[in-house]
Amino acid sequence: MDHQAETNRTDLMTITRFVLNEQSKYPESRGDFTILLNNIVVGCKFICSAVSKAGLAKLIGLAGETNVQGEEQKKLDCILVSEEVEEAIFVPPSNRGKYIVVFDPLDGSSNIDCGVSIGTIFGIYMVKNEAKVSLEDALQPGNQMLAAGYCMYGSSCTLVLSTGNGVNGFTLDPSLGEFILTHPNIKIPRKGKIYSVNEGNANNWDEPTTKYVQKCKFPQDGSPAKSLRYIGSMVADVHRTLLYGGIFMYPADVKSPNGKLRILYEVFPMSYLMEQAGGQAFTGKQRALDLVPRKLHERSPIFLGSYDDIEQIKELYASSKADGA
Ligand code: FDP
Repeated sequence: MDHQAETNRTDLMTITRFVLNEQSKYPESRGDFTILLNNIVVGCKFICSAVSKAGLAKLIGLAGETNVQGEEQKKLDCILVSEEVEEAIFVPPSNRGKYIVVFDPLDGSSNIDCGVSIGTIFGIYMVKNEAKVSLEDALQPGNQMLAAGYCMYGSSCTLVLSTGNGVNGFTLDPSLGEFILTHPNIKIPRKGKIYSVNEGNANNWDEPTTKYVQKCKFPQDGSPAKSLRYIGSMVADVHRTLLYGGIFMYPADVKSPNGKLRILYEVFPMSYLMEQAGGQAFTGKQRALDLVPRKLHERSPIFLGSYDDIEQIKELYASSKADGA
């Protein structure tokens, strides 16, 4: 198909059309959720454009500041807020809607300088009581999420979204400026051949994690050893896990008993997507989405991916608990 013919196609499922189709399943809907999602999509397009121009615009490099987590911020990181600000941002009452958005505008930002894929992660909740909005509304368990997604800025710009009805992936067509449905109804393989973890921390891992990785490398059941893939950019590592299967983990270790990844805008949205795609997400103690966060920037260990692979790590934690380890 030549380029003109391609841009003339009317059967393309754009993300706008997709979200409107979803909305039409709820006749009582007033369209607020659709507008919110559309605004998030526009934000992702904006970041995508900024990320792709980073080198040209001499934006690459440290901004010279640290964010609220004590991490160095890259220049691109300063554009949006949330993961980067200590307090929740309350919209003025006159403009207030009924949704809460938790997001990490630019995750994996230590990878900007070398051109590795980075991404935006987001989750959406509904306020409990519109007349009395408080910080508590932002600290709901992940199982209350209405939608979650991420946008990956890589060789192409890919947006993966779930509104609680499965997982769909869209790719930005730069000539149309629109995200097109390219990965309908994503299902994670039941079992994977890849494990993904920062093995530099192995010395500090707990026993179940150590045993699990040992099993990945030296399986005793006749299955082939798993491959290790770790980019160190959560969106890219989770995207690969979702499409190819396997396990992504950022476990607790002696130095970081709560792991590294933030519950609200990293652990919850990715866990929600994994479950919606048929996988699982586990903290080492419980289903990740059942966590009840106590603070905005709280962290949790996380194991997420293919159903069977997560079953294995759950079994190892259960037997270590039974042994009193
Ligand atoms: P980054 O510090 O580059 O922003 O939570 C942030 C994160 O990246 C994740 O995207 C990534 O999975 C993880 O940290 C990588 O951490 P390690 O460098 O400790 O492996």
